[in-house]
Amino acid sequence: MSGSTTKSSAGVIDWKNGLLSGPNVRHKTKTLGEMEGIFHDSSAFASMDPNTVIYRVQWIDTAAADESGLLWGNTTIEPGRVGDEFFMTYGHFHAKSDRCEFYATISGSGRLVLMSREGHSWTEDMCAGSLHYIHGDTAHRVVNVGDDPLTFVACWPSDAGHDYESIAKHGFSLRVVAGQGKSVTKEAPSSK
Ligand code: M6P
Ligand code: ZN
Repeated sequence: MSGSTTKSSAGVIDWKNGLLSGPNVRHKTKTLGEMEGIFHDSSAFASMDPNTVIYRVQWIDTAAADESGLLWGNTTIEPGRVGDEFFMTYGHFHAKSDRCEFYATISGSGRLVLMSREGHSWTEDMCAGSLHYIHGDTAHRVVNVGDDPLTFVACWPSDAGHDYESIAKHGFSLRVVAGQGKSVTKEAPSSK
């Protein structure tokens, strides 16, 4: 922000890659080993280095986990596959089930996988500039189907919370896998 006389209260975003800087920026890295049981090919999973980084997340901790707060973050998913299944986020419902979220793609190529509580799944294509509104009570996961990192930004209510247990238990009813030179979706078995 050199040359600017305006101070940004929440931090600074680099629109090239979505990365945040500032005093309240938090981050987490998800490795393959932390995603046991999420990819369907367990022998391919076991043959890979558990320290492989699958994705990185940053978010602004507004310390406002009340009904009126908002959080802002970004996620970058590395390109790669476990067997025929592309690298992806763990995925979650919101703990407060009526809370919604925006995802917006900065770069890369992906699929946003959405799933209702009843287990009906569908996808939206993600590419630079695509904007996605995730309704309440809808599980969401992002899959990187390209050869480059996939980066998206997100904005969600600070009291939404993450329900990962439902995903660990039941998974998504749809998987995005590599087909003949392109990505395809296929129905997953009823459990995981
Ligand atoms: C987005 C937001 C975050 C989420 C992250 C990674 O940035 O939805 O809340 O943590 O993606 O997704 P997951 O939590 O499913 O690993
Ligand atoms: Zn969410």
